[in-house]
Amino acid sequence: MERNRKPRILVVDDHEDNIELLRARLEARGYDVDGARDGYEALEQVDRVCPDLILLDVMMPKMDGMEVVRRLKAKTAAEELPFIPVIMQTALDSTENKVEGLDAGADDYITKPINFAELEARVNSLLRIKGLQSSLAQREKELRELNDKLRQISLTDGLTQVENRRSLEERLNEMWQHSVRLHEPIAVVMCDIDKFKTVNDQYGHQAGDAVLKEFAQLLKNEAREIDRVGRYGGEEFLLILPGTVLDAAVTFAERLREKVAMHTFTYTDGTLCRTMSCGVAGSPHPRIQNQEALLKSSDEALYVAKETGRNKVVRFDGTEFNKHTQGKGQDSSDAEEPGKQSNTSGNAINSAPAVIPGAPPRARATSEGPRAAH
Ligand code: GH3
Ligand code: MG
Ligand code: MG
Repeated sequence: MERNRKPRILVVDDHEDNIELLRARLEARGYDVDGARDGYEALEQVDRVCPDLILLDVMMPKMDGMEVVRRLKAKTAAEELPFIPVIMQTALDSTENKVEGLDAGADDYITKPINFAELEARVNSLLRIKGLQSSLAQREKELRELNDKLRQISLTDGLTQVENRRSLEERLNEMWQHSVRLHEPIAVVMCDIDKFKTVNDQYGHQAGDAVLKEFAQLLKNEAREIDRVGRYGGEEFLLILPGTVLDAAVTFAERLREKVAMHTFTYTDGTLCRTMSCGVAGSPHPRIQNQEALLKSSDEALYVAKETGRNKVVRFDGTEFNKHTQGKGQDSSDAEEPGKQSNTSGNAINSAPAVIPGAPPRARATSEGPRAAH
């Protein structure tokens, strides 16, 4: 109920005289009064003016008061209407009648002939409750909005305004489940800006921040609506591409890489250029059975991209990936892993070790922590 506005009361009675009598009394007490002659008209009025309180006659033709109150309260329960207190006016001073009215959802009752002092007291008391209820509902709404905002903040990277690692992991989990259920492909691209540390070192941390922001937007602009783009940590970004096979993901990553290489980044004192490296992995793949393996595989491919010169896209289990990882020498424990075939056939699918021997886990990750959530 808004402050500084007269409370609005709907009087429902099949006798015009009764409506007019109540109207005169209530208007004299400072209420705005509308009238309705039957149940249908009452429901129509409620939809139109949404009164603060309803004085409802029980016995009416077409639709009686019990049915009206049932319908009203059902709408309130379905959140189609706010709480509107209903006072039943009944000619019969029988307990049965009162019980039926209250059971149907009425909030109070008053017997005819109406004692106006009593009516006024009951109206005031219910309007007080309505006022309390409204401010509670308002506070609940504000709390819900605040909660939504907080959740949004908790899933967003503060600097770049793209999704953060927590959000990416939640989304990947959902998308992975979805792809398994529907037997659809899914791919991920792990991107890392090359030699980013030198941006900070040469141009300052603020320039580094500006590049990160612009880089994130660049990725976002290139991605489809259904893709997810987020900052996985430091200067490392992850793209999740649902419904995308590995080949298509590699082509997409290559296009992105070219865009970045051709892009001129702007910071306060000037411009600069940077390249990026990408590791791409996709499912279905015999060695990728869950979302962690998908992520790890893209990470391993990214590692190879860095090791083999940067500014390139490497596909997990692709020729370059396998050549590089084999070149490093596969250790025997890896070959003995259950379910893994020997490497001698050169079978691309089974030839690459899941972990690159000799490589420290994510050794090239940022000095601010390889997976620092921002
Ligand atoms: P590589 O090509 O191997 O990826 O080299 P790199 O220099 O990009 O990688 P390295 O891990 O050595 O350095 C990453 C740098 O990213 C170091 C860290 O200070 C910087 N960095 C991480 N987060 C932020 C940030 O939010 N803002 C800025 N300005 N720099 C950041
Ligand atoms: Mg880097
Ligand atoms: Mg890095």
